[in-house]
Amino acid sequence: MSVVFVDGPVITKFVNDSGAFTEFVDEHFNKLDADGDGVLSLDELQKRFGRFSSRGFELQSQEEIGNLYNVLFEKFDADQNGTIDREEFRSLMKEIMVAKARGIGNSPVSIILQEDSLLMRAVQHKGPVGDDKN
Ligand SMILES: [Ca+2]
Ligand SMILES: [Ca+2]
Repeated sequence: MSVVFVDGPVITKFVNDSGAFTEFVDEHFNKLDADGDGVLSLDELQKRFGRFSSRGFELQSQEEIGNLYNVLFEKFDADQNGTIDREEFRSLMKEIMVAKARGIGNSPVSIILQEDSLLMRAVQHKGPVGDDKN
């Protein structure tokens, strides 16, 4: 983990750079898609997504956690066909990132990041601190 400074525009810039953002989201999608059939099932979401989603929630019981996944899954599954495809995954990820950027605003905040988190990727995308010339 590292402590970094990030502000809303950094995140927005990353999300709007469709190449970098798509690459990042696809990478995550592939990790989640355990059986490699190109769509995510509720099962796959529970198994892998839980690793980072549960951290933000103070949930006690298994039932609460189960409910959270159901809500999450419904949110992702825009056409409600029971699976999450790449497009659905990408559009919700974008929504989440834009909301995060809006929440942070224009003043940089220091946050602790996991190496493989979305925000970390956004920060890395910006480049090392003080190396803005290239
Ligand atoms: Ca799958
Ligand atoms: Ca779907």
